[in-house]
Amino acid sequence: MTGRIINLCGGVYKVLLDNNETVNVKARGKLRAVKKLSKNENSLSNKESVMTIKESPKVGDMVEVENDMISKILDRKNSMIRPDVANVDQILLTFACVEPDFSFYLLDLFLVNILKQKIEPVIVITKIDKLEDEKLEVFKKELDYYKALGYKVIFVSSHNNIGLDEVAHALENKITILSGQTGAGKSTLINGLIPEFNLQTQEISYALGRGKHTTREINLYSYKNGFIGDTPGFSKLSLNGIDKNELASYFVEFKKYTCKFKDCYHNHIKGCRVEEAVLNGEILKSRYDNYLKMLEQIEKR
Ligand SMILES: Nc1nc2c(ncn2[C@@H]2O[C@H](COP(=O)(O)OP(=O)(O)OP(=O)(O)O)[C@@H](O)[C@H]2O)c(=O)[nH]1
Ligand SMILES: [Mg+2]
Ligand SMILES: [Zn+2]
Repeated sequence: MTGRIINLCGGVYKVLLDNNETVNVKARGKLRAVKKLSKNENSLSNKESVMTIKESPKVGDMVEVENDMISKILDRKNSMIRPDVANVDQILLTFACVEPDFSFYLLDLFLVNILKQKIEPVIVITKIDKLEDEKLEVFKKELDYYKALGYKVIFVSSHNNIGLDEVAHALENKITILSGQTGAGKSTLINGLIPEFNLQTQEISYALGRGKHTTREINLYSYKNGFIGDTPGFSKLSLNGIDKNELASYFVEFKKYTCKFKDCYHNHIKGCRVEEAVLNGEILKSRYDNYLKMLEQIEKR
């Protein structure tokens, strides 16, 4: 029987089987998840050598269950590390417009991490009921830049039921993971979408003050012919695994400007086309500043 892992807690996997039953099972040791073919360059026969990587099952995996044990991981579409989920179609990057404070740096940092993992991001801004109309209009204008880059941006208030339909629509037929700062309102948003749920949520002053996450594990819930995943929010996010040479490629608008310098890092080089585009207002200044800040952090590493 096959099914999908919807939760992992203390080595026990919760699997939603194809017959809609849910079982709690363990995995049979480490399993073979990925088969990689690599050309053996030293070999005269030019035969492909087969390399197998053993991996543990993770939330999102389709697995085979035999005698109350997971016996096989079916082929993965993709596999994320932060958060640790397989077969993800899209990530809802969830940020509050206030409490915790909105940060363009954090948004760009999340985007870099998501794009690195080749997953589609959707930007969701929560708690808009907390901003006065005028401030909200200014804030929406600022985020128009990201819309122009091709990202979907949705403004929601779970408390006042604003934007939930738009989120619901974006979730149809997909496996979607909510990710973002702790206290942004991810669990509250899921409670708003699925009213019969009652996921634990917490005042952020309390949550942030103690550096604790209210949500502690990843859970997938069946929703609109797909799944929605709640995850513990981040309090920190790093640039680990991001190389200096690839950073600019995640700032998608930079690609439009072909620099006359080969291997340009666009870091204040006289005549750099990217910097020119910043100066004449084509590239958002905060995007460029955030890029430089990240570049500096990677160089310091
Ligand atoms: N005013 C307002 N408050 C909200 C809204 N959404 C969430 N909150 C509040 O924000 C706080 C944090 O919400 P949670 O849903 O626990 O946040 P979370 O993103 O799941 O946090 P972690 O599980 O720690 O990652 C709670 O006090 C919520 O009531 C909203 O739309 N408007
Ligand atoms: Mg939560
Ligand atoms: Zn340049």
